[in-house]
Order: sequence, then C-alpha cells, then structure tokens
Amino acid sequence: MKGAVPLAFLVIVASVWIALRLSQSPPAQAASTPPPRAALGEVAGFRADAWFLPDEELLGFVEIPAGVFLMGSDPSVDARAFDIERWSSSSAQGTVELPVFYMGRYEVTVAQLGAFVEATAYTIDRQALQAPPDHPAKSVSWPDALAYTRWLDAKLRESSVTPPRLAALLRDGWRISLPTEAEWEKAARGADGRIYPWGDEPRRDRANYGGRSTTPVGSYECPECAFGLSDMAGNVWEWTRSPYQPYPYDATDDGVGLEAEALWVMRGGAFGDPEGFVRAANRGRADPGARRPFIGFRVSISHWP
Ligand SMILES: [Ca+2]
Ligand SMILES: [Ca+2]
Repeated sequence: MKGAVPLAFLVIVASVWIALRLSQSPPAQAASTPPPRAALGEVAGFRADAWFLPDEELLGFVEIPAGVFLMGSDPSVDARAFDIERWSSSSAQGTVELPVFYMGRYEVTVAQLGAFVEATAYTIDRQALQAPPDHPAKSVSWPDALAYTRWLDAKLRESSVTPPRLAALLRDGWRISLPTEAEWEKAARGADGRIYPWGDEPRRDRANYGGRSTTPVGSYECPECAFGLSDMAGNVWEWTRSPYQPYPYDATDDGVGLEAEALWVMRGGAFGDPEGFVRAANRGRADPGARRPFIGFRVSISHWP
C-alpha cells in the first residue's frame, strides 16, 4: 500500500501535465467553412466583377521600378535593428538590384480570399474570413497563400476583365505569386534606406501596430510611403516566397516547392506588434503550416526565368 499514494499522485501529475500540453497546442485544423454570404456583396473601392481586386487601372498592382536598394539594417543608424538583419561579418547592409516587378497595393482581403474559397471549395481555417470584407485575410498558412496566388494567376490569364497590360505580362513569362523577401523590402522602404515605409521614425498615424485588431486595408493614409503601398508596416504579417536563411540574401533558392520543413520569411509585423517589429527590414519567420490570426499576405507579379 505504501507505493499506492505516490503512484496515484504521479498519475494526477501526468494528467495535469497532459491537459496543460493539450491546452497549449494549436487548435486542430478547422473544418472548411463557407465564406459569410454578406462578405461577397459589394465592397467599396473593390470590383465585385474582378475577384474583389481594387478598382484601379491595374487592379491594385503597383509597378516597382528596376534598380538597387539598401537591404538589411545598420544598428548604428537603427537602434532597433535585430542581429538577423545584419548583411555579413564585414558589412551591415547590402545593395541589391532587382528587375521591375509589381506589388499589390493592399494586403489580400477577406473578400478576395472569400471569392477564391467560394470558387474552389478550398479548405481554410474558419478564422480566415471572420472579419469584414475589407479587412486583411488572416490565419492563412503558407500553402493557403500560395494556392490563392495560383488561382488568381489562372483567373487573370483566362478572363476578359484582366487589364491588357497585365494580360501581356502574363503571356510574357510573368507570374502572380508571393513576393520574395527582397521584393517585399524594396517595396516597403524604397531605395533610400529608410527604416519605416514613411521615414526613419515610428508613427502611429501611419500604420496599424501596437493595437488590438486588424483594420480595413488602406485605412492609414501614408503620402510619404514608398510607391503608395498600404499596410507594409503592421495590420497583418505577410508571407513571402523566401525560405528563412542568414544574410547575405540569395535569390537563387527562393521559390516554391522547397523542402516542407523550411521556415518561410514573413514581413512587416502585425496590429499587435511593437514599433521595432514593423520596421521594413525586420524578418519574421514561421512554419509553413502556421495559421495565425496575425499572419496574412499580399500578391506580387514578377518575371520568372
Ligand atoms: Ca502588413
Ligand atoms: Ca534565399
């Protein structure tokens, strides 16, 4: 009998431990949920006849001109820089040259992802569409984001609503996908090495961070922001198609179909993050299967060799 009490005690301890472990685990994969019908009506500023892309000449794709930009962070200029933003042992930052590409002006919205889910019955997390239609989609994994870009690529290739300039690009070897982390950083900070999309100091009136929830895409006016893109700082983190690796940045291994266990770079920080996280050079990373209520994405068009 003497050994019975410790044994019972151990069983209780083990049960509590298992219960705690389970409560800490991410929730099981949510079942497919149809998008809320109301989300797919009209959304001001977006075209219901064009997969809820922005009502602009190029459906919200913004040209980012060819040329060099300064990538990474110099801690002597940016006190909030993280070590992983350092370029090399001899140099704090690197100069990277990119050909012309196009970047989405806004994060992919609930309405846009909803149109994809409705058309394809793709299984997403039930949280992904639980926001008003003009908020960014969130709780999307890396494969979810990629699936959306592939669907949109196919839609734009076959549709008569596609602007002629985009149709010509797609005929000419360009693809709709996720941006690389270099494309993302250049689009966020431009060529002048600024720390935030609008300049060198944090500004709560220019982006959604340090708060509690997402806001409609494009809510924050930012006349100083490079290329007129919105929410490159904050709102939701944005997946890229670059695997997470130490700098110097190497574009040759960016792409799709890499080993499944790779961590993928995400950029820009989210609504709940502090100012140091929404700097243009900050490098987040996540497991490809992660579906988190603060990770979304935006879409790019670039020429693939
Ligand atoms: Ca963002
Ligand atoms: Ca790389």
